[in-house]
Amino acid sequence: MTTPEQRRQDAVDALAQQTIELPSWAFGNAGTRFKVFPTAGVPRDPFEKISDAAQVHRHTGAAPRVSLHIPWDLVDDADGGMEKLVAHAADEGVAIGTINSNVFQDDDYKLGSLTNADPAVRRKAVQHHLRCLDVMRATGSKDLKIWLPDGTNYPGQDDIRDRQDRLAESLAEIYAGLDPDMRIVLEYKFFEPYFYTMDIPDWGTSLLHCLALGEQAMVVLDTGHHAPGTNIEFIVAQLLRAGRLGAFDFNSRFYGDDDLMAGAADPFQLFRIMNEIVRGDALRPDSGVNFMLDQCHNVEEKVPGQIRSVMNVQEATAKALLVDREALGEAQRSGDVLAANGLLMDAYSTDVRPLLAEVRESRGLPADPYRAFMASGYLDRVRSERVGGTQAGWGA
Ligand code: AOS
Ligand code: ZN
Ligand code: ZN
Repeated sequence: MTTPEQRRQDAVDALAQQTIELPSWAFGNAGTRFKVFPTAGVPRDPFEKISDAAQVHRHTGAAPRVSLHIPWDLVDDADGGMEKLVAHAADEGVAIGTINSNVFQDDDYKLGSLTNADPAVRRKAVQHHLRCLDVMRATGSKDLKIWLPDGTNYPGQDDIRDRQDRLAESLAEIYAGLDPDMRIVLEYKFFEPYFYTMDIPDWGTSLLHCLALGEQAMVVLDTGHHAPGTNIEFIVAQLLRAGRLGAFDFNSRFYGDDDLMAGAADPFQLFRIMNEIVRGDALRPDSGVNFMLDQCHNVEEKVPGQIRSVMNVQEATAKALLVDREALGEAQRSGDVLAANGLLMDAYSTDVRPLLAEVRESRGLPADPYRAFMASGYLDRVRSERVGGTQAGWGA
């Protein structure tokens, strides 16, 4: 029998090792299709985005990697631009993580990128991904994240099956370009920017393509990319069983792909997801699951918005770690429905903030990273320093 004290100690150890990857695009101005509200002090280039991300790591100790989006974050400098970005990240105490390929801001891709009926457009999209692999070689990144905007708006607009065949072919070409230690992580989304079909709408489609590609292809689960009511933790459990959960894009949503702060809309769902992660022993740093944020901060400040999200993921994780799994297993096997549910809810109802404060302080970090950052003067400094130039928008 594990004692509550042992569970607490195991939780402390696991929390001290947990890392969350930040998206570079969360630090730029974002908005809706109606309006982007500019925020003073927002980065003007990828270097400043990384400096802001490093603030999140400095205060939480839990966010040592930054995902880049290509071409938004491409530093085109004949004299080793991306290497300079890598060096800048290292100076700031962080590293470049996943590379995201962008095939949604080019007129050629109106009717699809990797699925386009025109072989020349498909070639261009494949080439972009191969270029992303070169970027990865320069940055030391191991994961190429593919989220495709491809889809159709009207029944009959294009042949659903032909699009799948073209997708499989294009993905195979990209996969063939991977180094042995690289992975493709393939994201799905059920709607938007197209509304009749998406070419990778769900985890089943992503998984089928990954299985066809090989062991270096894994599914990415963005928590905002499901129909309302979908049981996301079930998908987590299933992908872990199959050994194909490569990464999360954490965010929260009330309606669509809202990209709000993780744990803000439905902290209980985040707990249920992390409960499956702990149950599947996938929290270990070497489990192959990369915990990333994919968010936009439209009305709130961006750096503290990221800090709050990291803290919310940590809280959900801490609660999941505190579940008395032996007692839960017994209750489940003996068919004691209410005891089993009660055991899960006991963990969810625990106030884990003191535990997390203790974990942080034992590592020389502030007990409350949000308050420490707000008191640091960083926002005032960048507001006065970052004048002139063009602020990074949702994108470049
Ligand atoms: C789009 O909805 C996806 O969530 C992608 O992960 C996308 O690349 C990201 O949101 C940045 O635009
Ligand atoms: Zn995403
Ligand atoms: Zn999304």
